[in-house]
Amino acid sequence: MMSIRLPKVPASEITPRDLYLNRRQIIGGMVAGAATLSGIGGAAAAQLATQKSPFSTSEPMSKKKDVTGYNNFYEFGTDKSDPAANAGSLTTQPWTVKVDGLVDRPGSYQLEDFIKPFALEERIYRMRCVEGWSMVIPWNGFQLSEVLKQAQPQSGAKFVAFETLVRPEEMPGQKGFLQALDWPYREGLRLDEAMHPLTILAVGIYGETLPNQNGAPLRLVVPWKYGFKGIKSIVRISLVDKQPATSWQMQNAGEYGFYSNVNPAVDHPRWSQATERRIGEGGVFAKRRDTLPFNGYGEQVAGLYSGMDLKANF
Ligand SMILES: Nc1nc2c(c(=O)[nH]1)N[C@H]1C(S)=C(S)[C@@H](COP(=O)(O)O)O[C@H]1N2
Ligand SMILES: [Mo]
Repeated sequence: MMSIRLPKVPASEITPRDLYLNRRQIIGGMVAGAATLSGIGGAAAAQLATQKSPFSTSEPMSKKKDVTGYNNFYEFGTDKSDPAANAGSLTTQPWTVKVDGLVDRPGSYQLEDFIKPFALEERIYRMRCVEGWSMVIPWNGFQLSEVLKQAQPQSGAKFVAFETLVRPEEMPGQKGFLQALDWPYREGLRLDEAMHPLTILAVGIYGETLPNQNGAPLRLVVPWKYGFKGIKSIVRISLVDKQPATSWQMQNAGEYGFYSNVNPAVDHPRWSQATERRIGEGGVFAKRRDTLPFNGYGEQVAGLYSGMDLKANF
């Protein structure tokens, strides 16, 4: 239970890069109708060839129907069933991702070109929503650190800011008078959090391209933080010198902080964060699980926060 064995060096450095890519081509070639790279951004799910990772948990995965049917994606409505019902309308091809701000190599990329340099890995992560539920999700993606290294952050870059698409024609939650959030959906990480090997950009789940409701075609995954840090359908990644504004903090700074590390010792002002309900486990009578500090990833990430008061920096 809860075991995660990490190598001393990131998985991507264990295997020589050329071998990695070569293997990927071989695997890609074996998958029936493989669309490995070209299929990303398309409407229909395409198979992804990905390497397993020692960063994955051995806990049982959640059911695909829960992962793709019980979602938060306020651009498509605030009910858990809204994203699955409404996100099909989102056009994810073509898709442009901009990398800008304090970097030596800024750029604006078509998604296919953006992801091409990176070998996909499967990362099975425990995910914990601030609302008190959790799932275990097999993501397919690559480390955000690889993207940042290519962009070459300047010495003044201290944070990474992310933005989701704004397209009210296709996002019903962005239309009308009563808006749940101020768009674009925004998130941010400190640069060292963004560079951590557990932090990934995902393009798939369960070995297939992301369904729209899960944040197609590109979303962030930070397993030791509450789910809302995992910004979906990203169009912009900016390196900045100051802590960026984030959507939930903008909406209610007393309830949602910048760090948002999973922490059973710091309650949300309106509910306890000590326990969680694992979606798919035995209905209303299922015993709630204890929530773990940093969502169980403390051994890997606690060092990022040494000396910090995590009650003040929630
Ligand atoms: N753009 C955008 N990203 C978002 C959200 C959102 O409303 N809009 N919701 C967040 C919240 S609260 C959670 S719990 C996760 C849910 O991801 P999942 O539906 O893929 O499990 O997405 C996060 N990313
Ligand atoms: Mo969430």
